[in-house]
Amino acid sequence: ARGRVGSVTRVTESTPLIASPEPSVEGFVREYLRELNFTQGTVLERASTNDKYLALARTVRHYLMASWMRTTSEHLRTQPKAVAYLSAEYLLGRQLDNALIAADLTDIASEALASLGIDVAELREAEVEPGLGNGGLGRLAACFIDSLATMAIPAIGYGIRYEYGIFRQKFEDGWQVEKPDRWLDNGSPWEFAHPEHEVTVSFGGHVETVSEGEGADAVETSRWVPGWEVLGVPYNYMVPGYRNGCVNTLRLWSARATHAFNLETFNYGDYAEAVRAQTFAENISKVLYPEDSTPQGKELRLQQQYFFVACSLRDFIDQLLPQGFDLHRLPERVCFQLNDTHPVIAVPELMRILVDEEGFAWDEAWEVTQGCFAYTCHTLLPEALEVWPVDLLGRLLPRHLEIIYRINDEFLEEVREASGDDAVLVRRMSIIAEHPGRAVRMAHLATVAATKVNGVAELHSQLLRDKVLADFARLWPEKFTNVTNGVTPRRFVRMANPRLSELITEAIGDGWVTDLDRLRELEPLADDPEFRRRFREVKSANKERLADFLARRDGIEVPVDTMLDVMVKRLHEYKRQTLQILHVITLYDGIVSGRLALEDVVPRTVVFGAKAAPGYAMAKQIIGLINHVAAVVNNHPEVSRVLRVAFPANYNVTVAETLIPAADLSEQISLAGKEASGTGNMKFALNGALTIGTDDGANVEIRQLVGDDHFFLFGLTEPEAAAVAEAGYRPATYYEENATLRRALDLIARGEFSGGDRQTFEPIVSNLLGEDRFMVLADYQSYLDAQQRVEAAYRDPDAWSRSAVLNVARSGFFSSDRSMRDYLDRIWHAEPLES
Ligand code: B1N
Repeated sequence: ARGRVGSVTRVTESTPLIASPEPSVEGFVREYLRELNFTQGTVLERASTNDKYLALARTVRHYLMASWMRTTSEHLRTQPKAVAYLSAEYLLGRQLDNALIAADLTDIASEALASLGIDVAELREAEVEPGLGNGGLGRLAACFIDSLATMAIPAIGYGIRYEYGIFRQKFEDGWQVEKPDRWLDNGSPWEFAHPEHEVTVSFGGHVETVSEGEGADAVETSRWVPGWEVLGVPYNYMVPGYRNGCVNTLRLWSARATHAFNLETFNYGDYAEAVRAQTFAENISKVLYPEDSTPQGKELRLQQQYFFVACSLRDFIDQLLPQGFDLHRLPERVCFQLNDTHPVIAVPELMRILVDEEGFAWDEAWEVTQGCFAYTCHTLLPEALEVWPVDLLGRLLPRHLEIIYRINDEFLEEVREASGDDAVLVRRMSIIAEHPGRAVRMAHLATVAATKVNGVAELHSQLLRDKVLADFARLWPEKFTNVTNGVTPRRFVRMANPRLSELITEAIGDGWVTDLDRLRELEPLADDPEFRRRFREVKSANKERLADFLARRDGIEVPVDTMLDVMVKRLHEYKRQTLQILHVITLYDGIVSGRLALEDVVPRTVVFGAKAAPGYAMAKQIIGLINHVAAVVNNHPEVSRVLRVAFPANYNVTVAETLIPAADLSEQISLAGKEASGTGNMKFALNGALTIGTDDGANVEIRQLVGDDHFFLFGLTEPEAAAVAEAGYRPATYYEENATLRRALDLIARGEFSGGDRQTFEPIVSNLLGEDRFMVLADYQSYLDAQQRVEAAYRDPDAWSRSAVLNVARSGFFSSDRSMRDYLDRIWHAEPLES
């Protein structure tokens, strides 16, 4: 049955398991005190907030543990086809609340702890979220594993246990400063280390060719003689399904120095050298690269990539398959889903295992490999496509490079045959780029190896077929498919927006949590004035909650009776935070110059949240500009009566959970054809914000579903933007011809927001006037007009809340459960464990 979640088989006699405690308040108190006293080793009177939090987290674990063990043993026993999601990032967010909700323990835990004089809300705040991802791509992986568990699909997530996650952002004088994210410092109650299952990963060295057989029968085989090794230690995390008895596993790898490595050096008496070697090895899982939509061509990053996929393949083959399993049948048992190109080195790794270790013939191995991998592409920006210089790859993984060359040789032979020796085409499609230097194009390797290649929204998949991977789509049209992204309704509605959840459940029952299409049943209620009034009450209460949160966290004052206009996402030029700040400046200029009367402005609070990659100078400039504009606007006696700008530092999943439910207006304003999908856009719509947006990524589908009347569309379309670029874009024309735009840019240039200094933001101004790669100026007027329509609409609370309710009712499609069904139907062909 569509839209219904699966559940897991009962315990069998062959798997003796301890039952989890029955849920009750008294029982919970007992389990909690046991954890506090016996594991945490402290008494209630002396326990710190962190002690109490750790004890609570471990107590909640008890209630999920039996399900976890049962799910694991059922996988091992029934050997179903599994999904192995390979992702360098998982942006998990806090675990406690999600686990409580999944186990249906929220009320019991609150009551139990209240009886001990403890406020659960305070303990929730003590959890430092595991920020093991940058943005949408990492958060998507977290949503996907949540949905897989809720649908009882046999699945395992593989990734890296970074010791430092995404940096903590601070502002100094409005400029971004990065601080290390020491998320493990206070203990990590959600992970289970299994050093006994460590895996050895090799690097470097050289390849030897050995001849086997005699004379004409002699075959040359390659043997990799590695130069150094590290160990991968798995850490398991529970991934609880929503109240269905399924708990899947996320397995993250941590790098350790090999025992021999240490001992040998140590025996020579060089203690310092032994420690240095250890540090070197352990650097591999030390930090998450804080890049988003641009690859870092660093050797350490390639080490990370190979490290985690080598561990994961070994683990899957050795731990999850029965001993002696015939690897020819591997595609029946697993699909390795490649989350962008970061894990693509898994392709030559599997070839190496099959050919060098298992003695497969090349063709046999290639058939198996092609059956096991699928590739998701997440970008359209050419500069975001990963390439590894051949000399670097050859130094780190010489045998893998050799394998890649052979894959390429055979692939290009196929291209030659199909194209009648089209040399230009062959050069374009080659896995090896020749210019500027020889390098491996990871997206080409992935596309050649994968059973399926998918984009992450309709428009994106279309552009992949038509532009980025057009040559490949012509050769293998049936390889290409789309799966539009989704978000988990458990975290982003049920957990983040309890008030809206209650209102919905009261109206249509609670089935929507695992069958989000049922939100459709709310549609008639959009016309019910009482329902709309209650919806508005929910919004106001969420704004109060946000105001409280930001007052405590950042000392930011947010007026609760204004339109809350929110743009939260990574800072990138293509996302065009600049366009929104230009709108703010235009409002400011209007009021200050007297062209705009205060009464004519709909009071609004503009909220930004964004981290810039530490090396991305222009992005950091834009952060500086937003903060400086905020200071001027917020301190202006007149302007601040109708306009505020808030930019809380360190936007993360936790901030999103309080911010999104409070939002009225969602800013999704990338240049059309640049944002692959976006997933924040979906979270806002599901929480009843209206979108102002371009025809880009999943915005297209949101608008189609919610309807043009409930979406503020503006800007060039992708074909229009492409045509403008083709014809030669001249941003200065817009500056010359649009007086409003000219005044806004002149204010920045004259130092209005930089204490009169003209140098501070000069790079932004000259970039916009000179190059403006993402056509901010071309879309400025259209954006302003759309903002006018937003104001007009907001002046009518009834009409606005009607649109908002319709946004909720019509966004059920954006559940990540639906994304998972699409992957299952189009790519994985795996089935839920049956009950
Ligand atoms: O992936 C998200 C999409 O919703 C976004 O539109 C897209 O921008 C995002 C290199 C990336 N694409 N590429 C990355 C992340 C880290 C990195 O090192 C690239 N992130 C996206 C989910 O599909």
